Amino acid sequence: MAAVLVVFAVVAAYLIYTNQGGGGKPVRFDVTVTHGDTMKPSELDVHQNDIVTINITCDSDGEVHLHGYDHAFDCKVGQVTAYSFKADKSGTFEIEWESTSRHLGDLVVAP
Ligand SMILES: [Cu+2]
Repeated sequence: MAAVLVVFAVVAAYLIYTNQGGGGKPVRFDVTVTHGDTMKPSELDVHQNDIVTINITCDSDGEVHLHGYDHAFDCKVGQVTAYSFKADKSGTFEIEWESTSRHLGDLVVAP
C-alpha cells in the first residue's frame, strides 16, 4: 500500500512538474457541476497557448458560461459537454452558471 502511494506521489509530482512553464500542451479537465452551484475542480490552471479540453458533467440542465473566451456549454443531465480551444489569452476568466449568475470557478491562463 505504501509503495502504491509513493508511486502515485511520484507520478503526481511528475505531472505537476511537466505542466509548468512553456505552454502549447494539451490539457484536459473533467469537471463536475452540482446543482448549478459548485464546480469541481473550481480552478482550471493552464498556460497560454495550451490546447485546453473541458469536459463538463452536470446534474441539472443549464448553461455554463466561460467568460473571456465566451463559450456557452449547453449542459444536459447525463451527457458530457465538451469544448476544446487554444488558450491564446492570458488572465483569469470566470466560469458561471448563466441562469443565476452563480460563480462556479475560474479558468486561469498563466502567460
Ligand atoms: Cu456569463
